Amino acid sequence: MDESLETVLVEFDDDRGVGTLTMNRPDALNALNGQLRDDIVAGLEALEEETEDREGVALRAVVLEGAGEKAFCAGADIGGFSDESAGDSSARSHYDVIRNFPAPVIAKIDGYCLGGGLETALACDFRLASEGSTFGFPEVNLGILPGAGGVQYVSKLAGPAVAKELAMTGEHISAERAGEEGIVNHVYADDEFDDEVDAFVTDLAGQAPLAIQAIKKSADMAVHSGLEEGLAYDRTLFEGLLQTEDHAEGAAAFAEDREPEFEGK
Ligand code: DAK
Repeated sequence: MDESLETVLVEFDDDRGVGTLTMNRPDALNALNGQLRDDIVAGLEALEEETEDREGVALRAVVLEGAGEKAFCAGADIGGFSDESAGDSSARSHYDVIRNFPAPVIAKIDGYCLGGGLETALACDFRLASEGSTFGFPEVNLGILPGAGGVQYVSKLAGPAVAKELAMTGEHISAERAGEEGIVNHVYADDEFDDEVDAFVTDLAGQAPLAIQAIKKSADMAVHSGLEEGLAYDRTLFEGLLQTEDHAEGAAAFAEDREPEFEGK
């Protein structure tokens, strides 16, 4: 599958079960206008549809990246800024669709990752960055705060002092600092970036997909629940996974000393 929406390129690698969405407004540093936000949602829906009639789980992971040399995403499009908060309030935001997407979504960050672009990355399950990338919340320069939960998410990942520093100063920080603060998972040398991300995603896509989906739910639950509630939720997920063919396959592969072949069943 190779599908082009107006502002997002969509690809599906059937062999690995990996979808790729490329935000494609490089002349505006992939700034989020209404079309791009809608196209991210449409792209994710297209990837899900692509695998709908397959046996098991065909879509194992999604990579979200930015086109061009300079940016993952420079935030909300300042030209059409007011439409970020206006628009159809019943429509699902791309932030929520990414968060609730069943397969893990990996933000592949190469360049500027600012404002709503950083919030988009924070909605993803993983953030992998090239060492030349920079991160920041410039909203304060526009007299606002990050509008899609950026201060909340960075406070949880890195603590409130780091969130305040980013959001109150509007200064950019390096990928190295973002890695130290736990805002990104891994920082890779620029010349190894594509290969390292590819290896990470291939490994992830090879894991038992129903377990991966359950782990995504469990980790997200941990962020907003108390421990008792979270442990009870995990027990329910665990009981479900015990009944899957993937679990039987994993145990059989271990006993037979071979690599498992997971199908998401
Ligand atoms: N919007 C529109 N165009 C942008 C842009 C943006 N955010 N960022 C860059 N561009 C455009 C520039 O205008 C320029 O276009 P041309 O002049 O070539 O036509 C082109 O991209 C290249 O940019 P520069 O020439 O400025 O490139 P530099 O390398 O010199 O600088 C920069 C790169 C990223 C440091 C700089 O462009 C910059 O500071 N950009 C603005 C960053 C920013 O302030 N972003 C918006 C933050 S506010 C909400 C949820 C979320 C949000 C709001 C509400 N709700 C749920 C309600 C989010 C808000 C934000 O993100």
